[in-house]
Amino acid sequence: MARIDVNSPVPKYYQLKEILRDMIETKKLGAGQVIPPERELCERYGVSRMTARQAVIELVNEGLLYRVQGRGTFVAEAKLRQGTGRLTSFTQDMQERGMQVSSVVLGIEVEEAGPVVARMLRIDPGDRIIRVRRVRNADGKPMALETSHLLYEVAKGILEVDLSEHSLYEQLGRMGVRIASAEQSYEAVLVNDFESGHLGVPAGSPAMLIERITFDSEERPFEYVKSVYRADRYRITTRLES
Ligand code: 16G
Repeated sequence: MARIDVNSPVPKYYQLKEILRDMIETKKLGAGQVIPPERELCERYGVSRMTARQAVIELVNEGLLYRVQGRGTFVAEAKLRQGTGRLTSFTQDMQERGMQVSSVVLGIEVEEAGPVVARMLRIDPGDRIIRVRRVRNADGKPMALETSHLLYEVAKGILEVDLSEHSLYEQLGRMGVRIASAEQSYEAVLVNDFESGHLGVPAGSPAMLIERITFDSEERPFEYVKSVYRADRYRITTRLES
């Protein structure tokens, strides 16, 4: 059994946290399983109540554990991972993880591009674009709030499509758009009031802002998207090689 090293400069709560994390990642503690109560953690690892509590609270805040009033603390489902390197739609991303996708369309409008969107899509400010705002759910719970800006000429066919039922990328594919590559950036943000209402987490919760510019096979950018993903449900893993 892993032990707390009392001579280590690493704080005890942190060591305990790492031990618990390890048990979760190696599935010694499986999703949905209750973790030992504080009292037992104290006895087992020779730490104070405060130390045990701090370790557990931090794991709850990181989304690895969740509490149920009066019943205890449980192991959460593993966060979803998006493997980078492959260009996928939200629908594909979730389906590959065996999750049910659904979307709530908050708005779909034809607008004039502002300066930022125009620069991203390499058009002139004032040119027509389509803006689609959707809450993307996985297994019936909000995962991300997504705002897509699309070139009007390329995507106008989607104005006829119900995007709460259909994948945007699949529809664009049907309309002859060849989705070839994308540039993506990631940024840590805090959920604001508007996002909080749609994501079902308190304002100020951590989130990941992902911005994507998507290109067709002629290297033309046709989509600029901003997606705010709940940090407690989403994780990104990349493979690096030397
Ligand atoms: C992903 C893409 C987004 C795209 C959407 C299409 C990121 C950050 N963004 O959410 O650019 O519009 O998929 O999803 O991955 P759909 O085909 O399921 O509608």
